[in-house]
Parts: sequence; C-alpha cells; structure tokens
Amino acid sequence: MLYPQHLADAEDLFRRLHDDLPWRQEHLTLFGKRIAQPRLSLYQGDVPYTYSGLTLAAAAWHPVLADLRDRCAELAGMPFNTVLANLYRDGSDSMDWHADDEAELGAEPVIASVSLGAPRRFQMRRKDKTGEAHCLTLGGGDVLIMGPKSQVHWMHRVPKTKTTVGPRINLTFRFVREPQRR
Ligand SMILES: O=C(O)CCC(=O)C(=O)O
Ligand SMILES: [Mn+2]
Repeated sequence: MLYPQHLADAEDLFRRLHDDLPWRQEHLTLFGKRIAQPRLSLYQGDVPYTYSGLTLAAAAWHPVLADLRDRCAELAGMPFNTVLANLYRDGSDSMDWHADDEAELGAEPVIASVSLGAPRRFQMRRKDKTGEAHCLTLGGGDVLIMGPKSQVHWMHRVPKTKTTVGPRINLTFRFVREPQRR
C-alpha cells in the first residue's frame, strides 16, 4: 500500500539524515571476491540482524529514525524494532533483485519503506513464472507498506538509471525477532 507524499517534512528529514548519519560502505563476498555494495548503508535497531551474509550489530536509534519508526508503526498498525537505511548517491547506485525473507523476519513480514530525496524507480516481479511485474516511482515523502505476502511472492529492486538524479535515502523499518540460541 503506497502513501504518496505522506511525510510533509520530507525535505528536512532528508537533509538531517544525509548529513548526520554515519553512512558506511559495506562489502559482500561473492564467489570469493570482495565487492563494494553499490550504495552506502547503515543499520540501527534493538537486535542484531543478518542480511545478505552481513551480520549487523544492534545500534542506538538516531532521534529522527526513532521518530519515523513510530510514525510508520502507527501507519502499519504494528511495531518495528530495526531500520536498514540506504543512500543511493546517484543513478549508478542501486539494489539488485531480492526479497526480504530472512528467517529472523518471520514467515510473512510487514516492512515499511520510507523514501526521501530524489525519486527512483522501484520494480517488483513475481517469483513464479506468471511474469507479472509492476513498477512504481518512489519520491520524497512516500511511504510504502509492503504487506505480509510481499516478500513471499515477490522480488523487488531499485535499478540503476542513466538519467541524472540526485541522492536518495530509503529507510526500511522491520520487525526482527530475537535470534534463536543454538
Ligand atoms: O530503496 C528501496 O526503495 C528499497 C530498499 C530495499 O529493498 C531494502 O533495503 O531491502
Ligand atoms: Mn528489500
């Protein structure tokens, strides 16, 4: 469910988060090669989270992120205890096809996605062979609530673009369960 321009203070939020957050360049190891992710990111939350082979430690909430977490929780009607923030510096930054279906998120996670800054395309395609696909443009202040079936049946991505675009921040608020003890 898309709530277009839901955040009236989107420009101020973008500036504060862009300037204040300790953005990091993370790397992934694929086939033995260390590859820089095509974006900057950071994680904050009450519990650790393992995402794409990276284990992200619990970290204190920036007050702006804590406030947005609460606003999203009210909109979605459920709590969130973590946020993954991505900074797409320009059109060559992107996020490849994936579903947010890690076990710690539970079988049918609801995820709230906040977009700030430049608009970017957000594509979805079904995991099965139907070929069904959708494309949205997520602009500053938009909030997308991805419902319980979204990660089960769909993949999504933010493709690179050759169009000149400014920086964009995306925040995904998630509810991560306490890691199981082994
Ligand atoms: O940038 C976006 O709109 C999506 C980000 C995303 O899919 C994620 O962080 O898992
Ligand atoms: Mn995602």
